[in-house]
Amino acid sequence: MPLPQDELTALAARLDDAALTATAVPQPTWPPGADTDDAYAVQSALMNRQLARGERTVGLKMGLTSRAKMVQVGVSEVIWGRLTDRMRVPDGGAVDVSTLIHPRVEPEVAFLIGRDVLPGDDFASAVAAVAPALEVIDSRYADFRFSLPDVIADNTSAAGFAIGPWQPPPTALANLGVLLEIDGRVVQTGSTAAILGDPRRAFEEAVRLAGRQGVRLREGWVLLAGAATAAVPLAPGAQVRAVVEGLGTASLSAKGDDRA
Ligand code: OOG
Ligand code: MG
Repeated sequence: MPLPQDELTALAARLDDAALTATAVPQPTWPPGADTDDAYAVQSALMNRQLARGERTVGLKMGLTSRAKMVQVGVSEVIWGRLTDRMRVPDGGAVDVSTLIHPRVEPEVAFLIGRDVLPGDDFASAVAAVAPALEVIDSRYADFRFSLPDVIADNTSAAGFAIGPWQPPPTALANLGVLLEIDGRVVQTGSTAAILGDPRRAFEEAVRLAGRQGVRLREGWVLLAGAATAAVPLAPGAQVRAVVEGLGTASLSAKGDDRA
């Protein structure tokens, strides 16, 4: 049975306020029978509130596409969320962590969508460019703890992203080394092979899973493939860099008071 409209909008409002006030909220109690379609309906209502404030959708993100991420958060399903222009951090720019609850950062691979994507379109025809990237996630739930529907409703913890230099898609993407550095020290290592065996599969999953909710990738959008490694806490003052073998680097810094 679908979630009643008033419960759906109330949960979206609670998550929106949590983000706006940088205050964590408890995990919701879902009615019996609620499923991921209900959770995506909440995510959509949450996004509508952000769009009503003037934000623009600039892409999608995949989440939990690697074992390392699934193990870290205890949820074992691939999920997707929405990116808006407010979340964009220029490469090398600063994120104000005083506006966030308990931010974490993770290395990503980004795809630039070259045309409106139809069901069945493949990676080669749809993806115009590839870049190294960083994602800042900030669960709106206390202690960064959530179930599958919780994290979907919370727009998959999306909070910020920085994208390094775009380049034409390389012929091999499936086994590139990935490093996450903080203040010049390597804090996570992995491989793009950890992303569903090949990050191109993240594109296919985005088409399939977002398509199921009636959302299609558009020309000019960004798609984050999902982190290859676990995320690490993002503290004020940190200088963060993602290095993806053959693709280069993306970087950001964290400024502001630590509210975590
Ligand atoms: C959920 C978001 C997951 C990824 O890259 O796997 C994600 C979370 O970890 O809070 O962005
Ligand atoms: Mg991510």
